[in-house]
Amino acid sequence: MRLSRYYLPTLKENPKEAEIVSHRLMLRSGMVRQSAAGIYSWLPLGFKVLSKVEKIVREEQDRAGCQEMLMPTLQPMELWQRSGRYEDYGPEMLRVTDRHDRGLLYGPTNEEMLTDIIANTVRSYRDFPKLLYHIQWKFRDEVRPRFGVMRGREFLMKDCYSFDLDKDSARKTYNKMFVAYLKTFQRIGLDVRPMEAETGPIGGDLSHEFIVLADTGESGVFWDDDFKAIDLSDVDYDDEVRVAAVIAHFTELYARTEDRHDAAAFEDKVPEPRRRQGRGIEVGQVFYFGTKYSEPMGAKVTGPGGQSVAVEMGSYGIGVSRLVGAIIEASHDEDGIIWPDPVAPFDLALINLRAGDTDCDAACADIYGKLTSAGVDVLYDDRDERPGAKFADADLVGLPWRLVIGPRGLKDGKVELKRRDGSVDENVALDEALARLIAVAGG
Ligand code: 5CA
Repeated sequence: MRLSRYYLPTLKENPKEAEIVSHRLMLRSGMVRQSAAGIYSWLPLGFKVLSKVEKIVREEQDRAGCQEMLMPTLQPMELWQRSGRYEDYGPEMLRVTDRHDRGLLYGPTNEEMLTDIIANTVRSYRDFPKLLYHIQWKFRDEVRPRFGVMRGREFLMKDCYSFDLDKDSARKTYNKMFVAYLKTFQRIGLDVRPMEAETGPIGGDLSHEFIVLADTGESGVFWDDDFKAIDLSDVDYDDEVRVAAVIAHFTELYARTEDRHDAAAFEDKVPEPRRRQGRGIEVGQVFYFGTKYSEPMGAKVTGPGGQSVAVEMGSYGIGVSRLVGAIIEASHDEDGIIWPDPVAPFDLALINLRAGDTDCDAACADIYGKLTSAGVDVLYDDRDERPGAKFADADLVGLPWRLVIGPRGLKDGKVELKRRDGSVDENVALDEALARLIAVAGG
């Protein structure tokens, strides 16, 4: 993409309303614009990142055996009256009335809707287990929407719902989803710690939040610092023994959100030098709540012995739009964003130091063509701007690689190749730079 044609409304000044770094950087780099309090439009650069995060989330759900579907944003009030949550949900629920005076609501989550679908379509125990999910916008009329997309009112969530015949099988499903979450966040390039959590309005008595440690997070957390993440790339979801071992590794040490914190247990289990207390961003949460919805909503099947059983359920959410903010909180410097490669909006910033110079223009056009056809996603800064402005924008937008083409270097056949995270900063022959970029970012 040529920057001269791209819609990238960057801001030079820090927007006053943005209290935290991810919100500032998302506004400044032209990723989002606020449309109303806690409601955002995703501009092309932001939308690209959101789509990449969504794709990784989707791939890992699919690998874990979940099936994607799509439920509507608007839900009938009656469904929630049947589960008993219509009143309980309170002012966070956005309620609307249609022209026939029927009550609708903008869905904050989908337990009721999917339980009802299952109740009306599945009859036999042979149809279980089932794992179904969608990635859809949600609305929660938060009292204090803030921090940009991190606590929005309208936000994109991946929510998955599991249906099992008995507790044992439901627990295995919970474990599998737990590992799918760890793998998802690892693939995105985030360090995430699972923590025991309260279940809140979703219900049940078993739940974990997946927390990115960050001072700007909204959850108070307590943890044992003696923790080392392990590589999960080769975990097979059907290998129950391995899945159980991963769960054991990630849950054996003390790690709890403040609602579940037990000061006595913390002091008892964790030696003083390893005790940590801080803040974190909740990027996902998993719940097991048994028959809380299936019982009142009639999601029952006839078991092998002819008896009627309510199905065992769990639900599993990931804040897809919140993740974009969380990634920036975890990965930036004073000049801008530092995108992890898997979710970067483009692979490379190609900077033409002297747009208008025949040699520079020709060299850049050639490089752009070669890299693009080799599968490298290039944002080519062909604007007639000062080099300083181009570098500042490139740092702000934070693409993993940067290739700088200037008249002096071109004469010696050299270009500057740099990584945004500082791990590479070299003057190399053009061909070598191209070969390296194609090897790491192409295809
Ligand atoms: N039904 C369950 C799981 S499917 C559920 O709704 N869980 S939740 O309430 O924990 O939300 C799932 C995830 O959505 C959270 O972990 C968080 O990452 C994200 N989320 C929740 N509220 C907001 C919000 N106001 N803005 C942005 N993301 C949010």
